[in-house]
Amino acid sequence: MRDTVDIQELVERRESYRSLEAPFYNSPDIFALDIEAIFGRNWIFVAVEPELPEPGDCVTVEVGGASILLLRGDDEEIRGFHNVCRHRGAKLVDEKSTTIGNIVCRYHGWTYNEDGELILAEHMGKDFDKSCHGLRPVHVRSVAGLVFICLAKEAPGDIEDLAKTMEPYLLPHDIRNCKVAFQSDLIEEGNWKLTLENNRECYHCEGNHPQLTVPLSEFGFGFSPDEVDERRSADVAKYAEDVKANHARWESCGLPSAEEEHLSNVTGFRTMRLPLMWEGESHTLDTKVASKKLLGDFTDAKLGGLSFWTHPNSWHHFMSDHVVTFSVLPLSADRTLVRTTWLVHKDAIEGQDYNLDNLTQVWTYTNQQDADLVRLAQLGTRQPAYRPGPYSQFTEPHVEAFCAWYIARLGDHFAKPNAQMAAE
Ligand code: 3BY
Ligand code: FES
Ligand code: FE
Repeated sequence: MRDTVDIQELVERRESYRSLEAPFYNSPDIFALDIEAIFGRNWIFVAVEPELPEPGDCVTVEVGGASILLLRGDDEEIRGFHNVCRHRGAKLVDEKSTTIGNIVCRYHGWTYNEDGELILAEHMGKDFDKSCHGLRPVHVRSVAGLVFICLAKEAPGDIEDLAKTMEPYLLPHDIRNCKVAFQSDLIEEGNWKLTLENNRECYHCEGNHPQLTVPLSEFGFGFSPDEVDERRSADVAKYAEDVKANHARWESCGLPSAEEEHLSNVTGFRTMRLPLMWEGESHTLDTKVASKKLLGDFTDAKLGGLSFWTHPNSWHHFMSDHVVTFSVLPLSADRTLVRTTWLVHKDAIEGQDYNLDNLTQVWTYTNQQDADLVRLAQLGTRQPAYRPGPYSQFTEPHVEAFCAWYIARLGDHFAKPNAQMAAE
């Protein structure tokens, strides 16, 4: 990709309801901009609380070249810091997850407490001011057990709107009393935006996801009005009735189910709960629960699937028996990490209450299929013949919402280039 592209011009001339121009998926300069203006400024979903259940538990995550350390303190709060020693910069915690007391740098022993304060630095002399050498903090906000971080100096305040809307949907699934049953890291050979665009539509589901389409209802995919006539309009109407009846039943048990869409917020998000296929219970190949131990206080296995999508990097599915979360972390212009985490009730016993293969297979297959589609999409955007193509207003409105959000954030960045970057 030539480096002569004028990024600002590309941003200004983006046509709505069309895929982005090729440099957005290929240019190293635009990738660097994405890391700064999108991943450096917005709330990024990186972990779930059950990854660090006890005080002293620590996990590290890599966000666009920045290693971040998350640590649960004695007060049960999760704090986040840049994983870089303030002496000569050594990486502090090298493991993906561990349990620690204080944060001790292996190199020369500088030691930080759980607030990131430097409490020990030998041989620095009596005039050395430890208080100026604390770890650089990052913002952390857990929404019902989903951990978001923000690397900017000032984090977008509308995460509180997201939390207020989403907590009634999420809290009944009681993530904080779940355990991680399995986590997978899959590297997709494509730009992170292709991963997100692919996730924001189910146009590709019928033709590519034979396992996912067992529990997911095809009627949720979005048909144009003429297709509704062709495709058994009676079935489509019955599905709409089914959604209505289930929503009423779930709402009466204290489970909000109606669609909430706030995709043009800076911290953009959307949620809805839909019935699963054939009176289905969960995202499994027989559509029955994968774990006998239901989440929270649930006694009913038929709670459908609550989906939750956030800009710029996550989606989640909540069922009566398990939760699946997805965190998208860009690695380079054409490589992206998709981290998938399966959660079950913390008292569920593997082999007795659930079987790991049964729990994970729908999304293991689906992720692999999506990775392959993203790879093909990336290969296409590198071709000289590639031109931005049209989105379907029926099946791809949320792909458009994602791209419009992305372009708006870059627009904000050009309007106020340094306004929110982390202080040096
Ligand atoms: O269900 C999801 O998470 C999305 C929507 C359709 C494709 N993708 C698997
Ligand atoms: Fe950490 Fe020296 S680099 S103590
Ligand atoms: Fe898919």
